[in-house]
Amino acid sequence: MKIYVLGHKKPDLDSIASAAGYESYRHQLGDTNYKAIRCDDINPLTEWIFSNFNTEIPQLVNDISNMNVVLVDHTYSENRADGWERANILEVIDHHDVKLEDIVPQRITIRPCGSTCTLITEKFVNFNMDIPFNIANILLAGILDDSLGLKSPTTIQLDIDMVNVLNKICKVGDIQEYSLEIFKKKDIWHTLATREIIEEDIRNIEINGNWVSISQVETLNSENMDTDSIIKELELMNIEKDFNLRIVMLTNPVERDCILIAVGKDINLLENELAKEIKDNVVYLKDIVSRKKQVLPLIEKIYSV
Ligand SMILES: [Mn+2]
Repeated sequence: MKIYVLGHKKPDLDSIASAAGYESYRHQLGDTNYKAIRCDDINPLTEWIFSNFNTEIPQLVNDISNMNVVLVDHTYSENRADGWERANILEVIDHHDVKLEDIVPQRITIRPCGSTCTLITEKFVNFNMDIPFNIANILLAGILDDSLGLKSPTTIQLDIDMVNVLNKICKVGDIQEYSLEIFKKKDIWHTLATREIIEEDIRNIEINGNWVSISQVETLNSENMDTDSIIKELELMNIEKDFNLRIVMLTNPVERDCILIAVGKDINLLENELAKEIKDNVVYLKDIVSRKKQVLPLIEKIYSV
């Protein structure tokens, strides 16, 4: 029985790397029927890492109907590949919050930490297995990217431990310098249209009938981003579909700060929660980098009854 391993739509490196890593882990266990695939286009960072380490990028499959699958790095149905309702979901491995109401996998590995690649690395370590050089490098880059160089609020000791294990194999030198190199590969925003920037990594949230979108844009050059055109585009999106709030976080993983752009009728509620004025739809926030851990809880607080 062929079993396919895949990450979420609009995949980041963690999604593709953890799929490739899990395939490799399974192959070493003798389960050669596992195969990593992807359901969407990859980003330039993923392309760079895989070609650096001469590793084939998982094959694109647009629809996973009738396939046996392992979902890595995602549980939310909105992130799943097309056809998931008709797929046989055997296993889930993720580091996000649990959303499994609609599926019943046989095996579940969920632990809140900095990246799914951390959990895959831990599987190798638990079985005392050798990690191939290319896979070690792919997993290492996946952890560093997703955990913002081990500095995201989601990072736990396990991430640090697994990076140390991997770096014994990879020997990339200084982890922070290497992380910076990784972040630079993702700074491709100048090549995208404003709508694409907003939709590249967007989450739509509904709480008690209130709709909020939060886009995250990671960049080392947030000062170069055209906030005015982002505001205009968000307003346009709100004409197309009225949301209570549309938020774009321009986060800088090195400076560890955020320029938050907000549009919508509930800006004053967000101001109250932030205890800061949002002037002309923009506010600067020091030490805010995580949508999940820092901004989403504010939104939940605003709309929970
Ligand atoms: Mn991830």
